[in-house]
Amino acid sequence: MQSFRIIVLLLASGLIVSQSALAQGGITFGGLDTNSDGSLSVEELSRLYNMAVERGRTPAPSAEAFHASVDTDGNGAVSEEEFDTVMANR
Ligand SMILES: [Ca+2]
Ligand SMILES: [Ca+2]
Repeated sequence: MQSFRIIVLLLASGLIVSQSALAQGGITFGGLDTNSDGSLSVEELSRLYNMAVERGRTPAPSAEAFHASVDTDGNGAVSEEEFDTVMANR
């Protein structure tokens, strides 16, 4: 969580230019977890996927494939830890 906050600060300050738009768009774990169940479904994560595609980046062939690539333990839900990891590695 702490590392994620630092990343968000870096994003917000524009130090990571390619990711600044994500923070400006409110793309955080809590912002994407619209039903507040503590994990991201394919539908919730698709907001981030669609934004990436709109900006000319295609992180995966589909939102489903993107979700699967972030869901590193394969339990069908993206946890905050898994989300932190992908954001840190972008
Ligand atoms: Ca959720
Ligand atoms: Ca998972």
